[in-house]
Amino acid sequence: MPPQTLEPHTLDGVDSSVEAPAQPWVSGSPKRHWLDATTWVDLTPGWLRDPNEVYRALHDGLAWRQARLWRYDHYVTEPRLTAGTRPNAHPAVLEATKALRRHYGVEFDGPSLALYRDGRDALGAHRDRELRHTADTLIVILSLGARRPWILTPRGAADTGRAAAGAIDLAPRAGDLLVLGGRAQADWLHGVPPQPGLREGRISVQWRWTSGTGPPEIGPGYRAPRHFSGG
Ligand SMILES: O=C(O)CCC(=O)C(=O)O
Repeated sequence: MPPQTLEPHTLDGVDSSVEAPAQPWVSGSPKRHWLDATTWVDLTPGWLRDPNEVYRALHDGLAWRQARLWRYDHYVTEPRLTAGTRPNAHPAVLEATKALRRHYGVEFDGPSLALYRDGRDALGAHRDRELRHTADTLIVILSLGARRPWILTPRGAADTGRAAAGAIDLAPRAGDLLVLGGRAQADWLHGVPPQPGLREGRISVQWRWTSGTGPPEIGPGYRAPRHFSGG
């Protein structure tokens, strides 16, 4: 089946008259890789200038908190820290947000951020079901700090216990941009596994968008409390 062409999306509230700063924070053109007929990932290595400076500013400047997640019948402490922020938290984040809106032509949610303090912090394989409509989404990740495995797994393989078979490791470096599109949140899982022995931190800056089309997800999101009937 030929790769599906996604419809362009409408653009709201973007000020296209904004002049680029003398030395832009972000630059480069994404290269699209099709994972299957309906799912792609856009990769832009080295998209962000001075990723270490931005990492430090966000690490030191944001109010990081540790969430508690309901798993089966009890709460667990999420093994990473998270923070919500406004695009103007840092000039680089503001410029990144505008550049993403211009390029993809949609209004993204976010950014939200996650801090993996070292290799013990991690994120299990999951889909972003909290978007509710997952048939046509954009998940944008700007990676800062340590390079970590960043694993995509076809959902079918994961369901049959053969997760390793079709797994792809994007392993973004500091300053790299990755954008998952199409049916990535319907048909693929993504996660950041533990990396024993790693002492450096990593920050993931994330923007999300859904077209709101397609069937709604049934069941809780990865972070939502889960309830099971007693019967
Ligand atoms: O750390 C990352 O880049 C992935 C983050 C993610 O998938 C999430 O928070 O849902």
